[in-house]
Amino acid sequence: MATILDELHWRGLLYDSSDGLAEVLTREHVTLYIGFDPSASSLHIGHLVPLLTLARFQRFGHTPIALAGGGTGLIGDPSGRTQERQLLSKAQVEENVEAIKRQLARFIDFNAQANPARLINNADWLTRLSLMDFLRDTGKHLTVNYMLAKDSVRSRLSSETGISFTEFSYMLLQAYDFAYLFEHHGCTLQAGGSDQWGNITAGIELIRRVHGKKAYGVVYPLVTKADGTKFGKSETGTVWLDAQRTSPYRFYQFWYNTDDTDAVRYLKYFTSLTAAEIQGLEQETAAQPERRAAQLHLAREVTRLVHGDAALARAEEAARALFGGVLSSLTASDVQDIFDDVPSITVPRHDLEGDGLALVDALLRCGIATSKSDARRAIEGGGIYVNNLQHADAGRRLTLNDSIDGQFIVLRKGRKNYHLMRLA
Ligand code: 383
Repeated sequence: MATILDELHWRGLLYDSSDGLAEVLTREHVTLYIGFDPSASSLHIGHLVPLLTLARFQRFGHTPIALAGGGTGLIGDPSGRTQERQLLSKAQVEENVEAIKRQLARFIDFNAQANPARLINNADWLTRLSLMDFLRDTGKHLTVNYMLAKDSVRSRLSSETGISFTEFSYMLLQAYDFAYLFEHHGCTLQAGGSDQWGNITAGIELIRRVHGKKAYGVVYPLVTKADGTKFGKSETGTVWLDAQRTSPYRFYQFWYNTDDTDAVRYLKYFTSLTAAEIQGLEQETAAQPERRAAQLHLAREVTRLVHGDAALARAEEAARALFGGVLSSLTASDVQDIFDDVPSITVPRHDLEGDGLALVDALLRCGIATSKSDARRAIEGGGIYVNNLQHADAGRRLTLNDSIDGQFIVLRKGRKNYHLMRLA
């Protein structure tokens, strides 16, 4: 029977793993963990592969532990960073932990009969650790020579800013976690991105030294883009999992805009579609790239996974709005989001009170028309839309009744020349 490693392999998610892991996984169910530091008040899409990794292992019968780094987050992992991090305040770390714990919990199943997931915070043990005990029982087992050889440290030794003793110690804390989970939860496997390999192997080494037992690691490749730019950023910055920080509509758009060259790979990484389904989409996309079948499924699957069915339906409706779909069911914040980058003007609300503002004048004000007669011609020619509804009456006046939530009116000329009127 196929193991979880076969699944990770065909998905392109197997970068490196400890010798002997494949054999262990065909023989038994294990407990594994992945750590997430509370560096912000939300996880972002760079965390989706590890979240899905936990879920995938669980589906194969293994027991996943999601670890929130309430302790390690006080220090900051130097892995993959060229510069020392700013310390977060303790209060901030605690706040972030609460926020990311809620997000972590959504991806794993706590009620599974045989292998219920666990959610643990390493502040529970790291903040209680005595310095003397730590140096005697943990620090003594790993030489500085060993630690200096790790990429995360080596790359900083030659840099101008160097690395503080604090960040240098980070790998020992993560190693301590692994040994702690090994001892208290029977956890024998740690997973992560390839940036975590050094920290994971430090834990394996510590477990070998302290317990004389073998533990394992498995890492996936860091997600790349074919064009060489960094994955996970949109023009407006990081793509967060928190709907307050990145709306489901923006989230959906981010995935929908994936390049053809990346889309199939991302379907393997970020969805649970089967190999056959993905192959079908690959063929469809190769034959008719303009239909964006791969991107459409990617956007749907990932948006549903992170935000649920209802939010997906709204995001799809919002996506249709830009192509002339109805706006009546949208809220002001949807409109703001969807028409964020179209030209806009601000109009005093009282201009729309009483018998309102002539549509002709509105078109002039926002620059859709160059003169009143031009405006009239455009209206009578059927090319003008108010909130995506055609208005062919040149005597039409706009009132507050036309506004969406009393805040916006969307004007359109032709197929996609949008202007936003903001009422102030
Ligand atoms: C803390 C304590 C542990 C084990 C791991 C940690 C966190 C780890 C780390 N991870 C990254 C993070 O928190 O910094 N030291 O943002 C990212 N992970 C996962 C994955 C990844 C890594 O949360 O590669 C991307 O998401 O491992 O960069 O005992």
